Formats: sequence, C-alpha cells, structure tokens
Amino acid sequence: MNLERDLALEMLRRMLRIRLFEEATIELFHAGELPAMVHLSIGQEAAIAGACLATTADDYMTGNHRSHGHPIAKGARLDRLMAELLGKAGGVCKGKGGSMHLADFSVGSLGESGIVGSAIPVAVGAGLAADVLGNGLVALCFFGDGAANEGVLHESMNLAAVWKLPVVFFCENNGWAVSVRAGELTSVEDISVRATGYGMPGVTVDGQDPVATYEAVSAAVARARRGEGPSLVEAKTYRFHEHAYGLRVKNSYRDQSEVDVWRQERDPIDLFRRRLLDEGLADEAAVEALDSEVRAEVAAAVEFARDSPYPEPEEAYRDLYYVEGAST
Ligand SMILES: Cc1ncc(C[n+]2csc(CCOP(=O)(O)OP(=O)(O)O)c2C)c(N)n1
Repeated sequence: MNLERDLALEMLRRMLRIRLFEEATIELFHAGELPAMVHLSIGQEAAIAGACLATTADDYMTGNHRSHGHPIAKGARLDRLMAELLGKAGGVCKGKGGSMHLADFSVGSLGESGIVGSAIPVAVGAGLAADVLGNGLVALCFFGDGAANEGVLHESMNLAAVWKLPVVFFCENNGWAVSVRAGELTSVEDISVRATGYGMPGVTVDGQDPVATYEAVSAAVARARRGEGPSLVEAKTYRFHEHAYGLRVKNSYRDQSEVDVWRQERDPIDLFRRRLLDEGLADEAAVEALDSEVRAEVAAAVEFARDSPYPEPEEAYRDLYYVEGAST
C-alpha cells in the first residue's frame, strides 16, 4: 500500500494516544488515584489504531475488558475517558462505568464490557440496526483469542453471515487469555480459519503493523457496505503488561524472555516510527512534535479528570433500566 503522510501520522497519533494515556493510568494507579486495576492495550496499539481508522466516526464499535484503546482509537476525547477511569462526573459514563465500561456514542463507541464475549452480539445487533435502517454503517467488533472460544462468538458469526450483516469481527490475538496460552485452548493456529465454517472471509495479519490491520479492515468494511456481509480479521499481537495492571497475577506463566523479545523487537510504535522515517513520510522533528502534542493532550486529560467532581449520590439511581410494574 502506498501510505499517505496524513494517514500515517494519524496512525502514529492514535497509537501514541493509547500508549501515553495508559502510561498515565499506571502512574495514577501507583499514586493511589485510580480506584481499580486496568487492562492495558500497551503492545496492541497498531492492531487497534489501524482497524479503527478503517472505519468512520459514525460506524459502530464494541470492545471488551481491555477497554481503553478501542474508544481512543475511534476518536473519543481523552479527558472524558480519563475522568471515567477516576469515577468522576465528567466521565463518558458520568463516572458510573469505570475503566471496563467505556462508551462514547459520539464516536460510535457502543461500549466495552468486563464480561468476556458479551459485547459481540451487541455488534451484531448494531449491524442488524444498520441493515434495517439502511444507513450504510458498519459495526467493528473487538474480541480476544480467549473470547474466540466462547459460544456466543460462533452464534454471532453464524447469524451475521446468514443475514449478511455489516459486521467486522476483529480478533486481537495476543497469545494469552490471562495465564493460558492460546494454543492450549484453541484448536487451530490461526483463528481466522474459523471464518470458513460460517461462509465469510477470514484473514490473519501482523497486529504490530497498523497498515496491515488498516488494509484488512478496509477490505472487510467495503464488503460490508456493499451488502455482502461480515468478515473475520485476526491480528497477531502481544500484551506487554500483566493481564490487568494491579491484579498481581503471578507473571510466572510466561517467560520474561518472551516478553522482552516482543518489547524490544516488536514494539508497534518503535517499528512504525522507524518506517515513517525510512520512507520519508516524516522527519525526526515531525515525529517529536507529534509526541509532544499527545503528551500535552494526556496531561490535560489527567488535569481535567482530577478537577472533575465525583457524581452526586442520587446519580446511582439514574440511567437504570427499569420497567414500571415489573416484578422484582
Ligand atoms: C464470561 C467471562 N468469563 C471469564 C471471565 C474472566 N476473564 C477475564 S479476562 C479473561 C481472558 C480473556 O482473554 P482474551 O479474550 O484473549 O482477551 P485478553 O485479556 O487477552 O485481551 C477471562 C477468562 C470474564 N470476565 N467473563
């Protein structure tokens, strides 16, 4: 692909936003300001940024417990996301969702979820809505290799294929489900081959390359918009931190040398920065300026989150699903 400078810089910007936003959450965690553990996407930024940039801000998107990268890459405001992590009223969900339950409808982000696999049928529902409304929108559905073994994914892929719904199933295969290696739980090497069983195209790409995920998702989005139905894209990637930062799972399940190789040789941001410089798409000054811009954006987001008040106690009773007269 002949990479254009603007798109390339936007890919780098969104990857940096995820990386620096999440590094700030680590600091907040250690300072005792973050009330819970967080599942970090550090290491997986290229997969997410490339996929989201292949959609428009109106297209729908659902995610999972590894939850910050998806709305960030979809274009959500960092300040309101950070406020949500701190449980503040200025957060995208008024401080009532927290890290694992981010949603920002203004950029098509329908929600993340701590229940593994639970947002997958939501994406299919969004695809059905787009089909019925004829609005031309597509639903991008993120899930992990662990979720790929949940029955709900298979039911969802089948239904989306039968009804030719505009859904892009996107598997972030980071090789591990908490402490279990993907190969111990999954019957195939490439999860994308499962697409054949549902009569849809499936492809595996390098998840450390945002251009690879952008191209694969662009093709899937184009097919979906033509009314030809869903696709499955698998990105092989790696999470650099423990399953959840602050959970203190013993890291003995994977060799430190494995982590070191990915961090040192397969860091998506390092690789892409080098590519931009090598291909003359940006010079050192442009790359450094982008880094400073995103650092300032993240610092402002932390300040906004700190300054935002906690929600009033009555907020706990608002935004609930309640049916008048239903038995309890
Ligand atoms: C239905 C359900 N089962 C189990 C869990 C516990 N759990 C949380 S994350 C996770 C692993 C998910 O692995 P994967 O889908 O590969 O995503 P990753 O964490 O690697 O990004 C499990 C089993 C859960 N939250 N929900």
